[in-house]
Amino acid sequence: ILQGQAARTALSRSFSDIPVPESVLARNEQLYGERLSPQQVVERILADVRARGDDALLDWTEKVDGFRPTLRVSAEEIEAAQVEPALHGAIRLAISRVRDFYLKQPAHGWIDHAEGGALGQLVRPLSRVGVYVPGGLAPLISTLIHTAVPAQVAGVPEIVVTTPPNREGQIHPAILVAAREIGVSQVFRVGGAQAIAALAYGTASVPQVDKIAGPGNLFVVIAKKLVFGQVGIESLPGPTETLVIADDSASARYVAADLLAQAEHLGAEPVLVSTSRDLLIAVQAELGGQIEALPEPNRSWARESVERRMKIVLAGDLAEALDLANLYAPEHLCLLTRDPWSLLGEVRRAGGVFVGEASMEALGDYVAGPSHVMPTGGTARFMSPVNVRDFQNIISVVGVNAAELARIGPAAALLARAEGLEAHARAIESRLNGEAGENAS
Ligand code: HSO
Ligand code: ZN
Repeated sequence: ILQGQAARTALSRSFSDIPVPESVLARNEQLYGERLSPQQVVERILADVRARGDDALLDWTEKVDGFRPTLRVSAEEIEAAQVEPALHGAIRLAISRVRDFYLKQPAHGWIDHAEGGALGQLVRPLSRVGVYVPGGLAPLISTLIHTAVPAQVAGVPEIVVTTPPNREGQIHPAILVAAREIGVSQVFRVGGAQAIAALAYGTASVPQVDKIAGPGNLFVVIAKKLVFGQVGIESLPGPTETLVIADDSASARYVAADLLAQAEHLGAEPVLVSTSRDLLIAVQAELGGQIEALPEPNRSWARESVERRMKIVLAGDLAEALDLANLYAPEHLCLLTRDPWSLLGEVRRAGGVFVGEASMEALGDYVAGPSHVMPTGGTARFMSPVNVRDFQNIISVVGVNAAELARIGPAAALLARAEGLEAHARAIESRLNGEAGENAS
C-alpha cells in the first residue's frame, strides 16, 4: 500500500515509459535474427511498405502472423456476415448510442458579420479517415463502432478499416456485421505497424488516408507516432489503464470487479486510490477470489496485470485522492464514493470519468455513448478521447471590409516593419492608399 510521496512517485509517468516486455524483444530476435527494439522494427516496416506497397504488406503479415491474406474483404463477405440476433441487436444499440452522443457535440462553424465585415471559422470533415481495429487476442467489435461512428457523425465520406485476421486468416463476423451496420465498405485484413504504414503511405490495395484513429499494440502506437506529419493521428492509445477512487462507502466486490475488467486487457494498469484502509484490504481479498473465478485465458491476463502493474494507494482524504488522479492523468477515472458528483469539479486530467456505481467503465467500453478510445499513458495531460473534432478541420475565414481595414491596417503595417518585413507593410499600405492601379474596375 503506497502513501504520500511514495504514491506520488509511483503515479508519475511519461508516455515514453511504456515498458517493452522481454517476450517482445525475444520474439523480435527470433523473427529478425537481431535483438531489435520495437521502434527499430517499426522503422523497417514503414520504410519497406513505403517502398514496396502491397508486396511488403503481404511479406510482413506472413512473417508476423504466418499467412498471406487476401487484403481486401469483399463486398459479398461483408454482406454475408452473420451473428446471432441478440448480438446483432447489441451492435445496433451500441452504434445508435455512440451516434446520439456525438450528434450532441457542437460541430458547426460560425461567421460573425459585423460592421467591419466578417470573420469566422468553417468546419469541414476530413476526406478520408483510417481506423485501426485491434484483432489479436480479442476481436474488438466495439472499437470499430467507437471510432468509425464519430468519424461518420463528423461527416467523413470515406472510412477505411484495417484489422488483423485471426490464426485462420478470418475477420470475426461481428466486426463485419458492425461495418455493414455503420455503412463502412472498405475493410482490409492487415494489422500491426504494416497496417499503419499502408494507411499513411497508401498501397495499390489500401488507400492513403488523411488521419488514422484507433488503439493498437506497442508496434501500432509507435507506428502512429512515427507517421504523424505524413498523416494525422488522433492520439497514441497504448495499454489501457483505470484509476478507481473509492471511499469507505464503496463495495469491495464492485471495486475489484472494475479493476479486473481493465486488468484482463493485455498490459493494463489498474490503480486503486482509497481513503479507507479497510476497503483496500477488502478489495485485495476480493481480487484474489475473483481472479480465481475467471476462466482461462482471462485469468492469466488479469493476474499478470494485477501482479505486475497494479498500484494500491491510501490517500489522506478525497482531495488528495483527486490530486493523485490528476497527477496520473488516467485514461479512465472511476468515482466510487458516497457523493461522486461532488468530485467532478476537481477532475482536470482524465480521458473519461465514470461517476458512481451504475457507471462502470466496462459499460463505457460498449454502450454508454462516448468513444472508449481515450488517451492513455498519461497523455490525458494534453489529449482528448476520440471525438467529432478529431475528424474535422477548422478553416479560418477573414473577410473584413475597407472601413475595417482603415481602422486596423496601420497597426498591421507597423508590426510588419517591426519584423523587418517590408513587402508585408506595402501590401497593406497600397490598399490603405487605394493604389489599385490601371486595370482595376
Ligand atoms: N477498455 C478498453 C476498450 C475496450 N474494452 C474494448 C473492451 N472492448 C480501452 O479503453
Ligand atoms: Zn475494456
